[in-house]
Amino acid sequence: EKMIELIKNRSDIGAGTRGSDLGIDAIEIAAINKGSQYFINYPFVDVPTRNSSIYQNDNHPFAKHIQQIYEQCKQVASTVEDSLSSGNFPLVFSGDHSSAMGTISGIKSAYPDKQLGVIWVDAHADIHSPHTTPSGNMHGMPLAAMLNEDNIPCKINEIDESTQEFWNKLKRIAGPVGKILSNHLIYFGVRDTEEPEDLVIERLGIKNYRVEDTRQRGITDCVAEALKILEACDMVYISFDVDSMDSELISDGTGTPVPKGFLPREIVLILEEIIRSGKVICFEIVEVNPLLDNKGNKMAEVAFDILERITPLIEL
Ligand code: LYS
Repeated sequence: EKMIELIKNRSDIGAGTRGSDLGIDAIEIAAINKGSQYFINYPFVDVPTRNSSIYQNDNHPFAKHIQQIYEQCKQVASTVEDSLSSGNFPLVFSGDHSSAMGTISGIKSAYPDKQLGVIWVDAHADIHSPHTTPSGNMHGMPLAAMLNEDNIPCKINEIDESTQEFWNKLKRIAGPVGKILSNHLIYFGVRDTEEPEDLVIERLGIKNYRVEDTRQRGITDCVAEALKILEACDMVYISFDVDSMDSELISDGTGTPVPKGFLPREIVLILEEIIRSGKVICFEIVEVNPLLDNKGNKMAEVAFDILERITPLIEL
């Protein structure tokens, strides 16, 4: 039996639009409005943020706020590591998805000798490096850092020394570079990528279960295959970006909304089947942005409903 510990990481500086820091409290408000005791039932940790750094000049156009994001991820890593070392299940609530560099680094530093499998549920591949990013927003880069994959063949940006230095530091938070292997990374729902991402995904042979695939083959079949691919992994981390869901049918309360995504019940099924493997040691939910939600607090409400559904399985 695992004891859930909530980690609230209200950092939003890796996104192009502010406001995902408010996503965590929006989810909590959704819980309160539903009469749920969820957020008082579990112990929690607040991770201090560097969000005030948006007032400072930043000279890293191809990796915006990289220094503060590095410091933030270091702190997330040590929080996650502490949680795992105390025998807890870290349930991480983050603002923007650059946080995953901290979470993954923390897991690896708690279990340096174990292979980590990653299930990335997202509309985006988040596998740009500063050399290929079209936006400079670091929430589009966490997987490149964790894979130690700069994708130099697809380079389009000329990055400076300071960017390179912090990028290298990000890759080796709390341990050596190459936190995960490309054959231990599996996407669900990726459908909005740029060419350098398509090329690196193809070169590394990273598996993506598209929304259509899961509907044609069935979720159970796809997840079973994914778990087979991750057979050699002793532990699995699920990173759930809410933009994996259909922005038109569900909600656009997220920084980079994309239509034609999953429905909430499909997300629940995917997550449940993965958690049933018994290998999941950490779950993260990111990118709820209530300021962008045209349906009130819909995205946070949906996110909380999903969380409520999967939590009993985590606790088994
Ligand atoms: N690929 C785009 C970029 O790098 C979007 C990333 C969205 C991440 N949540 O800017």
